[in-house]
Amino acid sequence: MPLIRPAAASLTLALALFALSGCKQEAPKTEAKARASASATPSTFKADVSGGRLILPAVKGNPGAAYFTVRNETTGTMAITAIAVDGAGKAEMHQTMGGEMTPVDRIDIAPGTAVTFEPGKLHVMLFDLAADKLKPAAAATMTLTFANGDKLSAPLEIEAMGAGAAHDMGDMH
Ligand SMILES: [Cu+2]
Repeated sequence: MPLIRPAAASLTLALALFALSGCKQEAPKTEAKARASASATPSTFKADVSGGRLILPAVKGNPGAAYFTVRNETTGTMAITAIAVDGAGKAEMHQTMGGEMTPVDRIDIAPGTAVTFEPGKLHVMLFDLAADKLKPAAAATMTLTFANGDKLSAPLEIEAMGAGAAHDMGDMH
């Protein structure tokens, strides 16, 4: 029995291929930034964020920092893969070691344990801060994105860094 290929099917395939290649060339660079959305947190998600604070830089235009503790209350390992803070153009996870900061892509949290972002160690560095939006004694919303796509929002208490202090993670307190 001869294999019959209807012309319509071939045409559809050709169109699909054309559409794909066209898509590749014209794909816009959509850097969909994770926007804070507390409602995205499903009820089965069990992580707890505590002690959140945002330290403003002493010098306007310099980066700030965020510190907090995340506890994994599930029975599986969870991993933080991205962090966003309202009022900050960019947030990066950094690890300070021997006075040098290295960006960190992912932080794994074993079940039943907590990871703390703290001065001089693991921290979140905040760039392009909106000075009119982030004021001492107010709160900013931070959203953590996990490897499985879950998101979790938590407040950061905003603090001013002591005037004249250098931007030294190890000295903040
Ligand atoms: Cu840093």
